[in-house]
Amino acid sequence: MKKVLTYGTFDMFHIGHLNLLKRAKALGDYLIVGISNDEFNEIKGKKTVIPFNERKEIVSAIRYVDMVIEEYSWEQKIKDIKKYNIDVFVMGDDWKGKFDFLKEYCEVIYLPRTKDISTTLIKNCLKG
Ligand code: C2G
Repeated sequence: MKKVLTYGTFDMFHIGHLNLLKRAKALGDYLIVGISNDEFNEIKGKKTVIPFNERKEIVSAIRYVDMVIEEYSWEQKIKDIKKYNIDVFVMGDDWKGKFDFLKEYCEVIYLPRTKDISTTLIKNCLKG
């Protein structure tokens, strides 16, 4: 079984997130998604609208997702890759190059971001 791993905040879940998860799953048979908890988003400097438990529940309901784990630090990726026997690590290409150090442990793939959609864009639209 080919196992795929990705991480994200997935705040205000949108088509860009869905496209990423759909393509990530297509790279293997089993997709694990690490959801950034609220404390880690503070560290990332990301202000979220939707709390961790709801973001976790939403992503868990996506048909492409087989398991959801908590993301609490930058350092947990290698441990997670070993713990879950990951074959492929996937991120959107806004992270291109940032996780190449994981190539020692598994395949690393950066997928093109979906254009014209982001949580920031949605927030700005809501502000009017
Ligand atoms: N994404 C995308 N297209 C968009 C928006 C997001 O492909 N229009 C992808 C991102 O590249 C990322 C995933 O969807 O791979 C989740 O995006 P975010 O929730 O913004 O994740 P981020 O805050 O970048 O967290 O340790 C890694 C971090 O936790 C990544």
